[in-house]
Amino acid sequence: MRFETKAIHVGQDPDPTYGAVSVPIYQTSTYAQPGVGESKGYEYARTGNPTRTALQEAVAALEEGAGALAFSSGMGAEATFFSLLQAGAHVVLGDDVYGGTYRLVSKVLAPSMGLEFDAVDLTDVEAVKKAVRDETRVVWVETPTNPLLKIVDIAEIAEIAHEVGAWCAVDNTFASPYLQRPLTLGADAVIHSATKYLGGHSDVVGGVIAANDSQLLERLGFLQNAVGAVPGPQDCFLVLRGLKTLALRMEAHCRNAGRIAEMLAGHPKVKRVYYPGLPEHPGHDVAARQMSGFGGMVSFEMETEQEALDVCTRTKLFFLAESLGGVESLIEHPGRMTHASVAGSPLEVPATLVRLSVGIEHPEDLLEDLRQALA
Ligand code: P1T
Repeated sequence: MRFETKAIHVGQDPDPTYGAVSVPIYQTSTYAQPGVGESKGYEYARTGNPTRTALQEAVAALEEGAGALAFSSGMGAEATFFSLLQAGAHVVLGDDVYGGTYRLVSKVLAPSMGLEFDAVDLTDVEAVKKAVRDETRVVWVETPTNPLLKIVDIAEIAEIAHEVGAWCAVDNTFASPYLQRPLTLGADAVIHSATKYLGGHSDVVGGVIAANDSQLLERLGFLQNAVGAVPGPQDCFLVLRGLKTLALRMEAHCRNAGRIAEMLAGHPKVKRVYYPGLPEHPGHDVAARQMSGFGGMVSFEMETEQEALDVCTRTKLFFLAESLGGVESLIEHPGRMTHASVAGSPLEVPATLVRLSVGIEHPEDLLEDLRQALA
């Protein structure tokens, strides 16, 4: 079965009771049991819910994994994943990870469980080889990165991780499984903020982890229940509904973002454009190899911070807002908004940076909006 078909069919057979073709929202916290120690597959809704099962099966199929687990948010998925580690474990992170990931590792896990970490440029293979050590348990990859759109060679990094017995975990939020499937490139786990492209309509917060190894999936399943950062059935339904149009949406996001990146690259007021689809992007060749499109995220730098702030407040169609991956276009200033938590750290982003989440509106309207904001 091909991607578009899986997105609509896997885990989503008509409901056995009444034949509903849309997966029902099983809004229940518990399930009546036929007898003590017997069940119809579900006992308590933190442990399992049929709407969540449908979402998990669909995402597993799209990521080409053996299984997937859904969480209440991307950060809930990440916190649960890191709960796999023991005190004193070492983690290698990209030096441009999502600010919330860095905050979780540096401000929560490092002090609470003695987690050690190094943030390195994962596009520099020699630096990664130097950073990993016997205690390294996870090499955490984001590609494209948030917000600088760096491209990391997943196969190469997975190999380095495996040499020291570490997992290679890939945050696939920016690409979505439509454009990139890390498990097929050697990654051990794929993490998503389902809030973004998977949901796709800026109306739900969620997270997912997909994996292939049955032991890893079993441990994650145990932690999903033990930690309890689970999504409600309505949220699962919304992400599942988003998945059905993921392929169509990603095509439109990529097409619009490509047009916008080209326009920005030729604009006299724009100092620098970050978009892996541009041939001059340092990760262009790797992106062309490991992705089937360059995504809907574009970042660019203005000459001054004030100019960057001005552009963010002058657009009309691009709403000034955090988050990304929805059908509507968004603009933001990472330094003061999404990445404020890394200010003063080695991950601090340029103050002149503007980030766009390019939506699926008509490209000419988006281009006009940006041109007037830059004028
Ligand atoms: O917001 P949440 O669903 O908990 O997901 C966290 C997260 C994880 N990974 C990446 C790459 C992300 O971009 C995010 C959330 N990011 C934003 C809210 C943002 O505007 O960048």
